[in-house]
Amino acid sequence: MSMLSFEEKYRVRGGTLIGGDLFDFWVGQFYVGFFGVTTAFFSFVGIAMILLGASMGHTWNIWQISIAPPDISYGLYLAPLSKGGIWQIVTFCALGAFISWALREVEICRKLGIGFHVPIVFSFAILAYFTLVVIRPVLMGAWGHGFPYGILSHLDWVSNTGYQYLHFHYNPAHMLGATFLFTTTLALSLHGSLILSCTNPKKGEPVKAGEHENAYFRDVVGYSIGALGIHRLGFFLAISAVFWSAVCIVISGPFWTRGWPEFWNYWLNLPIWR
Ligand code: UQ2
Repeated sequence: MSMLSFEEKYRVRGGTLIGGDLFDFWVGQFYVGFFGVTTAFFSFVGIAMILLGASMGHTWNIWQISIAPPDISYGLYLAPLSKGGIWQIVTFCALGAFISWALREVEICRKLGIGFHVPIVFSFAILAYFTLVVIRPVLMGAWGHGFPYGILSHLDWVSNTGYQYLHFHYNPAHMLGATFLFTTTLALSLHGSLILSCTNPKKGEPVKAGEHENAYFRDVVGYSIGALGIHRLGFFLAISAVFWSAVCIVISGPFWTRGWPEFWNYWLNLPIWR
């Protein structure tokens, strides 16, 4: 039985958030939906604006193309197209497309009667972007604090912004974000390797399952978190990494304007030492 005919069973009507049956159909294997249409619309306009912005730039070198935000002097106003206005439209379209995609995921979850874990985790990825190009720029009073859209230029922005606070590794929220990021990779490597090892036994032997998975980790570290548990752990580690990364950049500027190493002077300045 082909997978496509198997999946027919799950192609149910309804579960939409808006417009009832409007766009409630599939094109080939893909669900369309109202938010599929808005995703396509924002993606098309956004990419068109990126191409327009690139054509107004001074290079077609893929590494050097960059769509920069407005100058700080424009504050939180709209800027002329050639002076950061394109960045503002691209940002609007990107958020429109990302949020539309998350809502399309919600509709699919509702159709299938499953939990909303996938759109919830994806919304954290959107939050990371939203923090960088909206929350922090608004808190600092200018769209110019957003990062430029270019392969090398956005890396330069990260480097320059980091050095502006001398040493980001002294930022406590950065420490948490980095630790959760690395722990996420550790958990996924443990999980991925365990699943691959169980599904690829010696030639002629049957695929191994739960019992062997638990036994393996009980033998190595004396504990198995379980098949469902490892996915809950992965969910928690991943969203925590994104959450603390967002906190670490949003407090840099709006809350702390000096070098991050200096932040730890609070310890020596505690009144208990006097
Ligand atoms: C596990 C289990 C899985 C797994 C993994 C473990 C059967 C298929 C990887 C082991 C995980 C542990 C011991 C937790 C590690 C903790 C951190 C913070 C990385 O027990 O159940 O299911 O994939």
